[in-house]
Amino acid sequence: MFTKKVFVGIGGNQGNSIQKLRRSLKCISMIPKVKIVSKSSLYLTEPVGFKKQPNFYNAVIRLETRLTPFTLLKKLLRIETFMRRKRHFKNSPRIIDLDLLLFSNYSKNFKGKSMLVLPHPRLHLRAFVLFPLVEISPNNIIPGIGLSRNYKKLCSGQKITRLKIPFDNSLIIKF
Ligand code: PH2
Ligand code: MG
Ligand code: MG
Repeated sequence: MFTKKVFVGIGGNQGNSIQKLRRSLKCISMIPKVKIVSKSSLYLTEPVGFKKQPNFYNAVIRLETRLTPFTLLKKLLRIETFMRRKRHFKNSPRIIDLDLLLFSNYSKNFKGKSMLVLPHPRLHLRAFVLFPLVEISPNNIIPGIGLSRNYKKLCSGQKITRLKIPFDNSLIIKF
């Protein structure tokens, strides 16, 4: 039985990003006790924070899982490492970034080896997260913050383009 609804943000701007995002999707789908229930379109987005870097590709997916937040986070970080992500400095270019955005209606800080804050603290300020999130969950509520879609106008200065290229290419037949 799958219980908790979870949203994960996916991003990257190094290498063939579309291919990397698709590969990460495949890896996430293979985590035991995790089911991907929806995926946003792919978005081309301007960098937020450190600006002098290539544009990003971003997407958001919705999962159902019986894993705990920390266990799921560990699995996501393991996929980043498996895909050879290197950490240089805060907000630096990256091959792949998998962020736990929302986990059910949880609103708390989890302290373990590392810190996990839910909901993701900057989620409502970032067009590259909000737009794909609202696309797949139009009535989504961020615990402690409110309706996700109400925050879209707050980030209207951030450039973001929804792409027509399919995110999940498992149905594309190659000849
Ligand atoms: N991720 C960041 C910082 N800035 N900008 C865009 N457009 N997309 C991202 O995924 C992104 C970012 C930190 O994780
Ligand atoms: Mg991130
Ligand atoms: Mg991250």
